[in-house]
Amino acid sequence: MYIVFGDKGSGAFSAEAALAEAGAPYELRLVSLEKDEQHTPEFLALNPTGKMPALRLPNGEIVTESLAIMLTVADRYPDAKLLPPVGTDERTRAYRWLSFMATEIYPMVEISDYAERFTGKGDQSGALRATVRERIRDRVLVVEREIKGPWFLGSELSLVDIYAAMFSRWRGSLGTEWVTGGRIARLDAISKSLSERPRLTEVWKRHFWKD
Ligand SMILES: N[C@@H](CCC(=O)N[C@@H](CS)C(=O)NCC(=O)O)C(=O)O
Repeated sequence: MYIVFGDKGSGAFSAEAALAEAGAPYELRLVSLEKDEQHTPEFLALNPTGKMPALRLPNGEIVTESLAIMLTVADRYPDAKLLPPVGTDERTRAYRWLSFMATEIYPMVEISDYAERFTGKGDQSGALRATVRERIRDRVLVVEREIKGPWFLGSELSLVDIYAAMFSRWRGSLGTEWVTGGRIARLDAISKSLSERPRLTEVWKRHFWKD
């Protein structure tokens, strides 16, 4: 049994969705962001950076970093084809865009969610949050424009769709008007398709019940 540690509506979605799509046995252990439970000694023992998601493998090994978690699931369930075959251009594109989202989008979410960590005393946090939201929107638009359709890479679903859909649903960092306003129509279509997949419907509802 795999165990995902994280909150609803957090990066735990990407871990859960990869496991669910692979048909892996897992359970979700809730860690509340609102209650700051990512900073409890119990969670810090799993991930000293205080970030979710964390995944416990059936053998007890802990994996953190959302991208590492998804790649681990893809490796362990090759029949689920969560990535295109090794050595293909599609695989290379998957690496490129997964890396882009993990390094160019996800770190900015912390700045948006916890701007005061970066501004310190004084009240620059509102201005910083507004600036970083624009950068996040710019980069989500870059992803939007790269979608081949119907899925990101073309005819087959991959981890790129799971990851991209997650960032496109986060009202806190992207803004409600972007999540619901039809400005990222191709990402919206991918989200809809994911939410309708039998293996993912419950996961989707748990994390994005408003959509
Ligand atoms: N690089 C990490 C980032 C994870 C991350 O920022 N998670 C957020 C929730 S979506 C978090 O745990 N935030 C709590 C905090 O920063 O205190 C990953 O890819 O897993």
